[in-house]
Amino acid sequence: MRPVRIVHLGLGGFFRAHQAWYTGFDPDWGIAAFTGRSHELPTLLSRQRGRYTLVVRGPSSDTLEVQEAVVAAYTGTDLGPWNALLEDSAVAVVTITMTEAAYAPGGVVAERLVGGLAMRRLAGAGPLAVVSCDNLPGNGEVTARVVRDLAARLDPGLDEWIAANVSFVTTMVDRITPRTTPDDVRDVAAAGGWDDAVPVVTEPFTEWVLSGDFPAGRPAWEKAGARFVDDVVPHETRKLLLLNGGHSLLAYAGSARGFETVAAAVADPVCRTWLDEWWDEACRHVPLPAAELTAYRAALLDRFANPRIRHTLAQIAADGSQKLPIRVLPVLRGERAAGRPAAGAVRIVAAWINHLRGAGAPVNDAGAEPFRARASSVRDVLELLGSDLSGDADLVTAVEAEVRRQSPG
Ligand code: CS2
Repeated sequence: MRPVRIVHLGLGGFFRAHQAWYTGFDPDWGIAAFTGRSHELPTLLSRQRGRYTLVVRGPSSDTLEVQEAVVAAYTGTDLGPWNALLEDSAVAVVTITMTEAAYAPGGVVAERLVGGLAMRRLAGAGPLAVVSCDNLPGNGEVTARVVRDLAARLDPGLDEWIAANVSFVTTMVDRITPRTTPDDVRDVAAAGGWDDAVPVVTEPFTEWVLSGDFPAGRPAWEKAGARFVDDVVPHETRKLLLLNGGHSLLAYAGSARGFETVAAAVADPVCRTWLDEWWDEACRHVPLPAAELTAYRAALLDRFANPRIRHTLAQIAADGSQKLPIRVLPVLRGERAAGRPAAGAVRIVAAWINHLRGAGAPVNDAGAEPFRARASSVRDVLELLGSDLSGDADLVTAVEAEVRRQSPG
């Protein structure tokens, strides 16, 4: 069995299709993975000794790969094993996929890491790298900030130790991984010949770009195609604005037009035109050569259109209050600062406001309440997103007009 040298927080489908898959290429590295809270997945995965099937679903066929990098699975609230692993000097890397909302000051990412790092310091277990794999710009810097702020409040000595011993790596992660359905479980059992209770279905495309130090070593993730660069920013901007921003457009505007999946929405000529308009606008804010962006857009269209990947708009619509500020507002602000109307970004914000008012996919967002309570006023919603936005009278008028244009009936 692989030795545990990575501890992961956020055991779910995406982690198992992405970081665990990359780690699979280096047999010297095993992962102990913790969920946020759920008991079910660790129980089922432990019964299979961490093994599960990764279904790589292309446009015309599937490849089934049994994954072996995860060697232990725990519930996130199980602090005993969490602390014991962080006290172990063999553990060199902590990876995280907890979604955007978990990085709030004092949130679960800060709390778990500060707790675990305090134990590691006391145990004298030495330095390590923390690798955030969530869709946040500068995710390494964000993690460092929330961890160090909390540590400094609790124990300035711990904060100093973290500054000297913990490297916060910034990454761009990408692999479209819809939630596994009961049909997927049945199909895998039929095709794979063993009763895998927790398979993961993902697309063939995958990308991982990282920047930062690994003071206690790392797996040879480059064997699977990961890239180590000096500056992640152009890559993360490309991915967050074009892929994730495009997703959010389809999730709100596409579900309001009656579509259920990304593939169905992108086949609709209206949604497709809106997507192109968003991409034209967003590309002005991605610091990469035009040819690279054109190629990325073409590849994205193929990925979105993959009819065998059932990626629901409802899944993507979740947590809009956390996602829009990252995926859409930078373009909105950049366009307005340049004196342009920002029609593509306005369309997404308007579609989200209609979603808050009940159109399309259901609202599933712990942070939505203040927005929902004031959703009847476009100006109020913009005010909550930023007073620079509600103070822009032309923008308020444009969003109001677009909300009306997209409203059903
Ligand atoms: C999606 C992402 O649910 C969402 O918000 O936009 O999960 C997306 O599928 C991944 O970032 C793709 O790498």
